[in-house]
Amino acid sequence: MNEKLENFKKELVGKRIDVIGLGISNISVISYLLSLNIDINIYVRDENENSKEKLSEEFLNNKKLHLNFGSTYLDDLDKADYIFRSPGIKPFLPQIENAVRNGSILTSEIEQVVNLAPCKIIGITGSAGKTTTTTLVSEFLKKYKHNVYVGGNIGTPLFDKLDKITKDDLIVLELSSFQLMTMRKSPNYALITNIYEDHLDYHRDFEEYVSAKENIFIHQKKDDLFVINKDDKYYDRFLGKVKGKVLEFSENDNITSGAFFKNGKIYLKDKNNIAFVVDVNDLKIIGNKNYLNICSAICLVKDFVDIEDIKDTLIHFRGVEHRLEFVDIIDNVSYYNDSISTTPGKAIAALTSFDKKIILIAGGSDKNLDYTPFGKYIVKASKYLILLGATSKKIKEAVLKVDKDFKIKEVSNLKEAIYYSKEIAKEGDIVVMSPASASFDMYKNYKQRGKEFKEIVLNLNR
Ligand code: UMA
Repeated sequence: MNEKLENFKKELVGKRIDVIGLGISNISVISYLLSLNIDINIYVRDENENSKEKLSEEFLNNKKLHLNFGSTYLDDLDKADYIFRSPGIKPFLPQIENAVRNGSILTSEIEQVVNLAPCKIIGITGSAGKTTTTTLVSEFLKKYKHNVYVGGNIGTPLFDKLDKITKDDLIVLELSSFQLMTMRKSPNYALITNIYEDHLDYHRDFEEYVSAKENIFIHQKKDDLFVINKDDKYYDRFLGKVKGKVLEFSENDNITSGAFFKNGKIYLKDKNNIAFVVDVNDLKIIGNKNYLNICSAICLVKDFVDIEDIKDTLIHFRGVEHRLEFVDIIDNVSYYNDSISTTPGKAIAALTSFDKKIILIAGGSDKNLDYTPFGKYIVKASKYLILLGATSKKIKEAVLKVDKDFKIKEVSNLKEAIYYSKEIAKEGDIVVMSPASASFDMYKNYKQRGKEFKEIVLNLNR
């Protein structure tokens, strides 16, 4: 029996539970609490977001649910005993801060999963590479004998599965800064892939973003593990705060223990013992950033999975859709879909993945990010830039500041961009769509943008 969970259920009886935001994480909370026959107040900013459609008939007719919409939707919060916040809702909104001052407990679906799950938890965060690494870790663990639950920012809430999870299972969570910001417990195994500037439209400043990321290891105990990027500029800062054991990963062999990538090969290192794991030429995924993701994922699972199983998984791993995903070779030109790159940091990771200059398609909607450093990388790693969307102007300015003669073409949509790339590409060239921007000016989300990119590319020859 999961004693913590049973106590939590008892604790909730008779309490006022407010849930803010009706996205996938809170729907998981609501369905679980309803099964316990608990009353829930739901607060959502805007009725027009079809929130009601997300609730099944069974929920809508349930007398235990009280729905509230409209501009004053948060004004009543300070009466709550527990507030479940959706990740997209900023915890520093005045009404939330006021409720916490008045004694409400601010929590979330993900925090309660970490609090209440009876098994070991692996948590993965970072500015880039989170989803690839989470996917890879879960692939590795398929060779492990027990049940593995994968959730968090990757898109699967686990709250409503808490009754099923046993102490012999494992949970792998992708965690965003939005989720980590208010978390008071860290996973047993934690990783920060890297830190780049991101989400400045949400966080009040960059320091708040970095501190949120630190929550993934800051509450760990001495037997827990933190996997740290030796090459990241926050290495010293993070290492100074570590409470548990440490494994490092790097593009160099100067680590104490962990995994590293050098001269096209990935190795495991335990002080003076070095074991060869895999040659990157045998992998289906490409790019130094991916090889580093592999190193970090190996560090997280090496207590559970044999090296032979790790090798076997790596050789068959095809990567994650929309993340530097190989699409096709057409007329001897390779096309890659990196639609997930919604920030300059993520696009820089893609740009530095190839060993020759690429043709880059970039631009999209504006999240108020600084494109100055991106300009330098574009000039260094690409030979032609095709721009579309609201951030075109900022990206163009950043590039022209570094090289006033750099070849840039501005187009009005993705189809034009791809057709233009086909026109200018020579045999052996690589075309990469890595927008460095969100997609919302033209698409529902990055997935829709990536699917359209692939469709157009795959039809180029017809
Ligand atoms: N809402 C308000 N007030 C606000 C903002 C939102 O009422 O000020 C309401 C909306 O009307 C809607 C709900 O909140 O009803 C949506 O909230 P949400 O998007 O925070 O919640 P979920 O649908 O539960 O999705 C969240 C993550 N979303 C965000 O962080 C914005 C998902 O990550 C995650 O997959 C999911 O939980 C499961 O854990 C998405 C994301 O974009 C993919 N993450 C960012 C990223 O990866 O860059 C961090």
